[in-house]
Amino acid sequence: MVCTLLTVLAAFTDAMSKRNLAERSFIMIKPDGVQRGIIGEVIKRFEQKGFKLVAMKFMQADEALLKKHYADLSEKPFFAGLVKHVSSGPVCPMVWEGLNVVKTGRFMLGETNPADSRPGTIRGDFCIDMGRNIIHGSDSVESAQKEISMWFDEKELVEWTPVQHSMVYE
Ligand code: IDP
Ligand code: MG
Repeated sequence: MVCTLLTVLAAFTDAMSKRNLAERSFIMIKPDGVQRGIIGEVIKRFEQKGFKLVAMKFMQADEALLKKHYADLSEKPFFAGLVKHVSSGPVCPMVWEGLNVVKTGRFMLGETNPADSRPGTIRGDFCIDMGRNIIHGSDSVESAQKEISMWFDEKELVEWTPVQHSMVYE
């Protein structure tokens, strides 16, 4: 009872201070990350940070979906190679939720070029080449919303409250 009251109070305080604990990011392990066995490591890092998993699947994406996903980059010289690579094998798309998950998720991933990514980041720890940087993460809340709706149906996004919620957020 006290716990429920505290949770309600915390949600109210967050709403008043405009903290969005329900922000979502689209994170996807690309075929190179899948082949190299890094799915578990990525999930571990997002879980141990305190973020909440909302959706996850394992699938092979077709070129049409990837052309839409990477539409902003369609004029880039590496676009064809990027679409070909990411459609070449299974990917693991996920939705993670939490306060500032888009920005923090990008920090956790590291820079686009693994050579500029610090040790401790996913790209800094696990890869070398730009075209094999193993993971995608939304770059803004707006693109996260677009990407989530491209990859998941509304009914695939699971509503749940982790028991640890009040130990992650004050
Ligand atoms: P991001 O994944 O860090 O958001 P974007 O600029 O959105 O980076 O590019 C999407 C993906 O395209 C990158 O993750 C990377 O795999 C690939 N890419 C970006 N720039 C280059 C490049 O100059 N050469 C080869 N591949 C690139
Ligand atoms: Mg990007």
